Amino acid sequence: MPELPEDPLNREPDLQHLASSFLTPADKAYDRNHCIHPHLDGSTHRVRINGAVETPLELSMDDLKTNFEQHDVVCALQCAGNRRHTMRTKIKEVQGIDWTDAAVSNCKWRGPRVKDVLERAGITLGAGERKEAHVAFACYATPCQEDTWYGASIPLSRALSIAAEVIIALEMNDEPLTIGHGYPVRVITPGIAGARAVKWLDRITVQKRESDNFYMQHDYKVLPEDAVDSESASKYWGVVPPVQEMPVNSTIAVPVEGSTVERDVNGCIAVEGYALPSGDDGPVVRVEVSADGGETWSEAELSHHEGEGKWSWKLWKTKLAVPSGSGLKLCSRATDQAGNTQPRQSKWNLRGVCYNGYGEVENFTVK
Ligand SMILES: Nc1nc2c(c(=O)[nH]1)N[C@H]1C(S)=C(S)[C@@H](COP(=O)(O)O)O[C@H]1N2
Ligand SMILES: [Mo]
Repeated sequence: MPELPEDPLNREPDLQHLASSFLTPADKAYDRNHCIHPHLDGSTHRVRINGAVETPLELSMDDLKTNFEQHDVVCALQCAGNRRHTMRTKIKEVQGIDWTDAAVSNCKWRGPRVKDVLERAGITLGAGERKEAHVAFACYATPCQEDTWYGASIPLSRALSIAAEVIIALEMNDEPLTIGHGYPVRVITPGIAGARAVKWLDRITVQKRESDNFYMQHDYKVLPEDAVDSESASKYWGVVPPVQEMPVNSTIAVPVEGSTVERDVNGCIAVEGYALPSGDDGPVVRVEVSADGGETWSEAELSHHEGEGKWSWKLWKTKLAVPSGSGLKLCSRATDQAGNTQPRQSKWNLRGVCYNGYGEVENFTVK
């Protein structure tokens, strides 16, 4: 496998800082890379559209910006490994980067719909074939740690759905993309694991099967519990589906673990966090907080922001009456529009993906 000249950039922001703004500024958004950032020239870069299409296209950034309707979407983007640290420490050791709760961003993205671009090229598959088909996104600009290129795919039906709002993003929060977040162009697939949001996009292929890239076939899958090491996992990679829709989730950003907080005149402390809907089932409609390990819950207040929609996160806050003491613990539980709610703990899996047990903060002191 390719040896990279240096380690790819992987980092998450401070959780309290992250959850303090509805839109995540580009320099506060987590970075997840399996490769070194390619430095592409936006004036010469092209996205090729090929595979099962009548007319293969080669689109410049100018074509994407001026020859197609531009669409805005505000959505959460999260690594499927967000909260892996909780799975690893609360259940059992897993393989993967030790993300805590901040491998997520919530940004406004703008660009043409994948649907419009594919329709311009003309899909040649018949109705039956379309049901099984995928749209593969790729970046061949630079090698990755486990493959010579980066790629992912989503079902063609999703790419063609107006409701799914899959776009080719040229802008993040009304600015051109930054190099780290995919300049000049990336895919945004709301509700879907970040791994499918291919950065530095250079190819879109309509094909009859999933992308065969390593990160689609041998990573980002919820393996069965008896896959306990790389060897026992090997027989499952070919049969378990890739992670697509992410599960409902929430996390507590305030109080901060290890901190000391003072109660107000009513004996309450401030509790805050973010909540994420599952897949297509947003928005989050309820967040509850518990100071007794989930015996009793009290409802938090959800904030409202301009531009929010079913794919965006909900920031929430509440005041909770708690006794003074140390070694205290709180948990949070989100429920979305469709009624999906977080379990106390979610299932262990070797790669530590899709953890969505109750949000937790432990070990803080109240004076
Ligand atoms: N070309 C390319 N696209 C990529 C990746 C990558 O390594 N290379 N990482 C993916 C993963 S795993 C995630 S979680 C998101 C992270 O996006 P961000 O770094 O903009 O937050 O990008 C995805 N797109
Ligand atoms: Mo990821």
